Amino acid sequence: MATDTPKQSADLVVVANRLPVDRTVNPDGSVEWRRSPGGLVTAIQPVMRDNDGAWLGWSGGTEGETEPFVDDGLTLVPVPLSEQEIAEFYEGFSNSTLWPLYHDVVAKPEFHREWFDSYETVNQRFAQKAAEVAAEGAMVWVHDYQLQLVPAMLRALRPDLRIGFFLHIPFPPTELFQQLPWRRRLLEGLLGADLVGFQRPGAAANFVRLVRQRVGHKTHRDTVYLPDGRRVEAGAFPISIDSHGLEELARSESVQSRAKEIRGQLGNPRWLLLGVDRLDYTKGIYARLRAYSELLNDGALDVEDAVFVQVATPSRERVEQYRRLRDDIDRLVGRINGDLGRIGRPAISYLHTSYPREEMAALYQAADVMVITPLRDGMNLVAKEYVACRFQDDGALVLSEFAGAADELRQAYLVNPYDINGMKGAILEALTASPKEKGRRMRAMRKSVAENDVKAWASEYLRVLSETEPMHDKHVRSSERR
Ligand code: ADQ
Repeated sequence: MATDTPKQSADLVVVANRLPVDRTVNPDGSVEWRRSPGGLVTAIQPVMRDNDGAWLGWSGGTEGETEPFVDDGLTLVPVPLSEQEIAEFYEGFSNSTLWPLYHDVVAKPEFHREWFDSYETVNQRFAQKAAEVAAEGAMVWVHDYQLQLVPAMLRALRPDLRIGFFLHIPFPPTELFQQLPWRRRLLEGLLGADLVGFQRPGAAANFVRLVRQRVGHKTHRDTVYLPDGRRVEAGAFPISIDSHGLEELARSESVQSRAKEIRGQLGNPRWLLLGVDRLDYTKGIYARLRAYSELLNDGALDVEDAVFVQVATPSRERVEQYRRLRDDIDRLVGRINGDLGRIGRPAISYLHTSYPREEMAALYQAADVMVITPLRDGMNLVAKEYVACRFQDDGALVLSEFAGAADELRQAYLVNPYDINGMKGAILEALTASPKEKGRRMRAMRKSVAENDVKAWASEYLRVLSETEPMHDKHVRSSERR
């Protein structure tokens, strides 16, 4: 039975920028933690339960030091951030330096020394907290670009731990990474891990090449040999979704009838196209909607029988580039609908709403074609979610070659998101393909998504991590450390 007492020392520690809960303060002043269901927690929860797990992360607020607590059987350890750290570590270095740089400089990265200082301070705080909660010889799994210095900082504090790191976003080609004034610090930070995981094999190769060129360590294939005899493994572990859970939801009576209702509310169009993204400049929303509007303008499609539903959840709204993007897309949608829509027949049905899983499944069920065209994306879970929901082996996926998901979903209609004519052609091809052709493609993609679900991802990563060579001084006892 789960206890309500937070674990004092955990055998598996997940360290991520955010906790899997949001802190909300009720009108009466009481504090409540609401689960924000993400794929990561779904994947890791069973292993966390089996392994005395703890999850460390920021709550999303500025409430200062908060004691660890238990939520739904998970020990959660909040790491505080100040208002200034949110601006410099999170919105600054993480989201205005690393995010654009790691996504092919789709937007211009900003370099500010004080942002990096804040990044270092916050990473040290995460490492310190992790060192406090991890049991002797525990496994610590550090996640994503906000925490790349944590592995080395943690190893310095706790050489007995087995440390894994997983990057959810792309790792850039060497030419771009070299721009970073702190490039060597970040590489050395990651080298504190025993296993550095990426979404795609090319990212692991970029990392190993950079380590050889910039830090001067010996490497062979995906292994880095450190001067102290330690080895660091790099590898690709493409993340996935709870495919079975989602398919079950999609099959449910309520989702089926909601999907019909959605189509009805849209005037029962012959064709429903769907885009679902965080409102982010990496997702290629602007060019996609332009391509669609040109299809209407050219007469290839007509608003009487086609509608594009674009769900775009606003994110990082305090960052200037995100505010500008939102304005640009708002304006574009307004113009397209103004020019091409008719009464009761908008060309684009544009929504900023965040939906529960059931509604997402109904949207995926309702859509004839899902259009996902990021300029660069680590994986893109929406692509896999759409496929998982198409249990009748129908529907079609138009997918950017530059999404990690394109490695596995080869039977999608793959497009270069910079090529507007190419996207127009692929959308038309996907819409008009025969049911037999659609079925052939969807069956193959569904097989891949069903076989490689998020549980398989987490257990494969943890298996490889647990098989990495133990540190030569792994047997340092905690008594000697103190
Ligand atoms: P993201 O950039 O956030 O993730 P993505 O992988 O598509 O992108 O995940 C988005 C998730 O949010 C999906 O599960 C989707 O269902 C959900 N979502 C989107 N809009 C929603 C809405 N309006 N309402 C409710 N849910 C919504 C980062 C990387 C990706 C990588 C993931 C996981 O950028 O490349 O795939 O992490 O590693």
